[in-house]
Amino acid sequence: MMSGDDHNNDDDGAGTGVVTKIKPKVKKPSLWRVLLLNDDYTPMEFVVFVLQRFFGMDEQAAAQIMLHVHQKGVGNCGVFPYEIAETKVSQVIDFARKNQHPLQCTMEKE
Ligand code: TYC
Repeated sequence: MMSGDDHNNDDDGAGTGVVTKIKPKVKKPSLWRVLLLNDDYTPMEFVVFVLQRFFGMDEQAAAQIMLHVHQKGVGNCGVFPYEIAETKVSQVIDFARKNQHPLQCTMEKE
């Protein structure tokens, strides 16, 4: 794949052209991993519900991730473009707060 715009330069054919490389305007969105953190108080069923509601998982997948987090301390809920990941983190933390659970969620660059 060609990167950079090789057509956009100053070469007028006179042999004195200064070649300028223009940066491509379009970048791939960087991907961010959303992580769920374990705690001692949030009920397991609540975590399973959160994974279904905000990450579109079926009950089986959600239970599997929840148990992984419960046992290992942290787990991957999915990888998303920055703004989607940020929204999911906020949604999880807000929903947990409203239900008075300390469940925490964070994100890291993939
Ligand atoms: N450790 C919690 C409990 O024993 C369950 C739990 C799982 C909490 C995953 C948070 O991200 C979490 N009730």
